[in-house]
Amino acid sequence: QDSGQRFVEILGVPIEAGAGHPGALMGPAALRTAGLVRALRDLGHEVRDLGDLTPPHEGEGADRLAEITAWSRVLADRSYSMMRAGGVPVFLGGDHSLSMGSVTGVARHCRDTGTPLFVLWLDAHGDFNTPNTSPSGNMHGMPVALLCGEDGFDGVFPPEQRATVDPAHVHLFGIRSLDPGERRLLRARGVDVVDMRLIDEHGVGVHMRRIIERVKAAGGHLHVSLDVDFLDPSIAPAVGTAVLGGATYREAHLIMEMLHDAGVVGSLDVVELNPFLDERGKSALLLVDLVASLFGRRIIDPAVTQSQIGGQAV
Ligand code: 5AB
Ligand code: MN
Ligand code: MN
Ligand code: MN
Repeated sequence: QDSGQRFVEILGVPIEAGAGHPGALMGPAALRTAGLVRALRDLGHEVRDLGDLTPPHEGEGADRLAEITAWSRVLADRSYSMMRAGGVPVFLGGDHSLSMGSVTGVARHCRDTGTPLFVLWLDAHGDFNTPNTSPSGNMHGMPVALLCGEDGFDGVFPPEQRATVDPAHVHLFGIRSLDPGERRLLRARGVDVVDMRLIDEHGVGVHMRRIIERVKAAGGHLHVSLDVDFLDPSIAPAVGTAVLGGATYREAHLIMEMLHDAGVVGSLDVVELNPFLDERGKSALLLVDLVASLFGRRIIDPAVTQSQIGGQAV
C-alpha cells in the first residue's frame, strides 16, 4: 500500500561538546551499524548516506561554546542545502546541541518558501535553558531556547543567518525534567508542553492527533527532534541523562506510526545516543526500528484491519 516513497538524505553529526558525558560522537556509527540505511531501503525509499559532517576545527582547547558555534554554522548551511535538494533530511547525533544547526537550516528554507514550521520535540527534558538559566552550562540543554530566539546566544549565528521558530509552534512531548528557569520561560513564551503526566492521563494518541491536525490545517512542515532519553531508560539505556518514567516501546512506536500516516514530517533529528553506555546495541536497534516506523513500516495495513472490525459490532 506504500506509494509514499521518499528521498531520504542521512547526515551524521558527531558532536559531543554540548553534553556532560563523552560518547555521543559515536552515535552516527552505532545507528549505521544497527542497520538504519538498510531498514529505510527495505521500505522502498531512495536513501543517500552523506557520511559524517567533518568537525570544524576551532583549534585545540577552544571552549565548548566556540566549538558548538562552529558546528552550528556549518550544519545550518548543510541542512539548508539538504532541504533545497527536496528530500527528507535525517540528522544523526551527536548531542542535542546539533539541533541548533539542523533546525536553523530547516527554518531558513521554510522562510524562503513561506511554509509554517512546527517542531515536535520528543524528550525527557525541555532543552529551553539559556546560558543565563542553565544549571550545568551544557548546551544540549539549550537548543529550543536558541531556536525560539531567546537572548544569550548572540555569538552563535550572525543576525542575518539566524532563523527562528515561533515558540507557539513548538510542541515538547514526553517531558519529565525541567529546571526552574526554563519552566518559567516555557510558560512565558506559551510553548505547548505535553508532560508525562498528560500522557499517562490521556494516552499519546490524543495529543499526537491534536498536534498532527494543527500542522495539517496550517499546511505546515513538521520537524521531529527525537532525543533518546524520551524513551524509558529500561528500553534505551544509552543516554547520559537518563530520567525514569519515559515513553514505552509501544507509545514510541504509535507516535511514529501516526506521524507516518499523517504524512507531515519533513525532517528529523535522532540525537543523544551514547553507544558507550548501551547494552549490546539495544538502544541503537530500537532507534532504527522507530525510524523505520516513521518511514512506513507497519504491522499490517490499517485499512485491512479496519474492514475486519467494520464487519462486526464494535
Ligand atoms: B538533553 C538539564 N536540564 O540543562 C541541563 O539530553 C539537562 O538534550 C539537559 O535533553 C539535558 O543541564 C539535555 C539539567
Ligand atoms: Mn533529554
Ligand atoms: Mn534533548
Ligand atoms: Mn540527553
